[in-house]
Amino acid sequence: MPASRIEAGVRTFDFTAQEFSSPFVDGARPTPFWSYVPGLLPLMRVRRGEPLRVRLGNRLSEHTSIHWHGIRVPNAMDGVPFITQKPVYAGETFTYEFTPPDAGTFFFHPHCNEADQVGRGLAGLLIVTGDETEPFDDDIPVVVKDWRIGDDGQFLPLYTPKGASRAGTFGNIRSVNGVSQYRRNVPAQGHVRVRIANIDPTRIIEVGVEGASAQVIAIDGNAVEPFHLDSWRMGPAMRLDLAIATPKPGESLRVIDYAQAELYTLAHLTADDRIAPARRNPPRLIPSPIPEPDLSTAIAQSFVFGASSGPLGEYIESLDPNDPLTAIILDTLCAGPQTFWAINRRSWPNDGHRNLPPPIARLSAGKSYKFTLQNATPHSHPIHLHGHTCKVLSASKRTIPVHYADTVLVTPKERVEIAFVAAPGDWMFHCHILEHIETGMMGYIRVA
Ligand SMILES: [Cu+2]
Repeated sequence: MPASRIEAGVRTFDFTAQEFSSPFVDGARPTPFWSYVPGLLPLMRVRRGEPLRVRLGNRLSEHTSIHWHGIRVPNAMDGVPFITQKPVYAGETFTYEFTPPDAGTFFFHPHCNEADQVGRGLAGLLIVTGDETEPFDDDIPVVVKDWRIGDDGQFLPLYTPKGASRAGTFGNIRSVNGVSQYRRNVPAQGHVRVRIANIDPTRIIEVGVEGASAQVIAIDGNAVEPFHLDSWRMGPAMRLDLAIATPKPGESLRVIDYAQAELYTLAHLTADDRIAPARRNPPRLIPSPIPEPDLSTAIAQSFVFGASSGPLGEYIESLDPNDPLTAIILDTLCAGPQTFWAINRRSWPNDGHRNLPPPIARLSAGKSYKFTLQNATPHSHPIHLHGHTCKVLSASKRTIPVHYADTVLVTPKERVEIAFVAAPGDWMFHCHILEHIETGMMGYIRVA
């Protein structure tokens, strides 16, 4: 937890993006991690409605920024270099100031050279408190992130053409809260709040719980009518809050990722001899004041997430991702700076922001919109709209409850409908697989 102080009524943090050198596990060679504070993946805990200030210094050798993912900030605080602010160049500082309007589980990360900067560790969890009618018996962050580290302790390439043109480049070391096996003791026979944040650049997880009963209580920080967790798929940048009923003293439960054939334990929680106060149900969460879109007047727009236009993009789109030959073809084809992806046939240019493209849509502030997100590729894409919390209405290939979210997974060939009330500003709209951002699957909407 980074240190903070109150300055004239404002909760103030000092962050400096810089390199730290430490072994990822005991006995390993040191790895040159990047972080905002000493230690991996800081966790900020702030209060809803309390003014917040974060001074970001930059001791890296490249420009950076902080994007407050899922927080409905004023546009100028959204942390997107060249769009909402000047880049924070090496040696410079920038001060972010806003008051979080919603409580819940959020996170923060740079919005430039993302596969590299986040891959090296530049990210953190942001918990905004104030949504609980009474406290849970424990509050447990589960921050999921892989690492790509070689035997020499150095980072392996965080961008690969093969990954960028397909589902992304996966890490070789998995972790939760920066450790490879996350274990924790919890009070027995109570209700704990588990905040799962998938901040990996690439990996899609499928979360379930074994050894206890779990309810979903919030999605992307937004309270939902609690429902039993069977399993829930989470792409990069998605969050899920669970209320888990803990077992008797000495018994354990596990939070599991079922996405791969080989199950991975995200968290191993053991009930100790602290007995939680008797309570039939977990505490209720207070919903956030998200503007409710008017579906009877919502203006409809469609977005197709596909391969970049041109013969190469179409050819790549036609390749079978499960065919071993595909990898060889992609490695051969993709040697230089690449653009693989597009939204509505337009790719975000990979030219160092020399030519900012026009917005992909122009909206009117205060009006309701219904976006149809169509995935024309054989890969899943977690689609994120900045500055808004959207009502997710339907998904054509899955049954999901209507809920609010800032990032929505669109599985291959799927169509997802979202609705929201437009807030003023230029807001990025992109896939959150970080190599897909860097190879074209990004645009922005202009709300005036
Ligand atoms: Cu994507």
